Amino acid sequence: MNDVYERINCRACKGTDLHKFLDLGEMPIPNGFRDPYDKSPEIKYPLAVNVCKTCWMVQLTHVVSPEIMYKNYSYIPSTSKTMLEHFERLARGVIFKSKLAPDDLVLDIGSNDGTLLSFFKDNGHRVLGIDPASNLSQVARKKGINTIDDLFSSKLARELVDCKLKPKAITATNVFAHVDDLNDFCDGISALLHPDGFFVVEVPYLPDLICGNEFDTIYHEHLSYFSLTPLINLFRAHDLIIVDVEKILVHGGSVRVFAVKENRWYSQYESVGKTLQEETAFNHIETFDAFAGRVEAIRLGLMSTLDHIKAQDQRIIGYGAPAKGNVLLNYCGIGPDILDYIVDSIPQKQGKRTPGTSIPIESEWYLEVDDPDYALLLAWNFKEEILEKQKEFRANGGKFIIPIPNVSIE
Ligand code: DWN
Repeated sequence: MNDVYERINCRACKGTDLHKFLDLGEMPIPNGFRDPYDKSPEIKYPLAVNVCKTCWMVQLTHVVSPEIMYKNYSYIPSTSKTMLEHFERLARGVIFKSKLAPDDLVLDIGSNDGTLLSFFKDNGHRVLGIDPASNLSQVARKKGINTIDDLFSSKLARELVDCKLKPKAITATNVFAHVDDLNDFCDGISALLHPDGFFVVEVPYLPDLICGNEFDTIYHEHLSYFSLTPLINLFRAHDLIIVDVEKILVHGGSVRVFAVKENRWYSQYESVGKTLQEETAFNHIETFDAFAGRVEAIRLGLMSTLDHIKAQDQRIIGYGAPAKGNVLLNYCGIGPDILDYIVDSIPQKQGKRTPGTSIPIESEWYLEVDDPDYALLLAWNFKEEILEKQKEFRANGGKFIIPIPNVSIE
């Protein structure tokens, strides 16, 4: 596969009536953190989104090769208390809903460092992970979580079926939006899932992204942006029926979707019909064009706020080095001239520089010995956790600049 290619049809319904509503320009990949001495050229790729006027799926105009993005991955959700609690609740919900028996198999696609699967393992179930990031699957295997270093595909699914593996629950949290060939992925799920099993997908929820002005959640890893409307039809094309949908708060607003095999009798929860009904008011081109206008207003408002602070000779740092933060920094043109450095809790990111803007990333401990005036909260999706953690910084007069959903200072 080339490093990048342009999609000319919808990856869900294959429709070609696509409307581009936001173009964030050319950017490096969002987790492309670099060593300070790395002087190699930084490759940038187009970052823009289309909405399919046939099925209302939103998707990037260009697809960057997964080999470039995932071979050595730095997203580790287990470093966040919020995400650990979230995964434990998810595991309990799946165990209850699927009526998992002690020896049932649970498969997690995009299993990362095995955090989610460890909750199932501790509850006595067999577990198996799939993740292409070998740096993370090594961590999972040290926890006793068997992990296949690969991308999920219908080919891999059939190899697992040949090994007599039929998971009673298959989970895919923050990975479904990263998949280019969704039809092949769903074909694999349908072939692999136990006849009485549940397929559970968690993805950022498009209406929350649009209504919450969360433009920085649009990046090269997220190929698709889902509402329930396109998902229902995509799943049905592969004999998967969505029977329940839950709205959840993580990552700026997500949905948790439960699907079963078509031939398994299961009553559909009213959540499905209610959500589809809500989306009929959302699915209009004007919704997406108005969002693009708000994104530009946020850029102008944020730069005005930062410029005003700098004009007062006050110091600003960044807080959190999430993938989304690199979209915001590159789109707004925020570099080391504005942010002295960024603090982040993930050791793999500390000592690196941000892609495209080359801002140094340091440990959160820097705030024990330094006293900047402001912190731009790039990890705004963890605002409660971080403001609580940094109550002393705030008590000493430090202020957080919150960029999303609108620029505010706390
Ligand atoms: O889909 C994806 C989303 C869900 O997560 C992945 N493709 C990539 C990833 O995006 P992200 O990097 O924006 O994830 P996070 O978890 O929102 O990033 C938060 C960042 O903030 C991490 O680098 C850790 C950091 N952090 C911190 O420094 N102190 C987080 C917390 C809670 C803290 O207290």
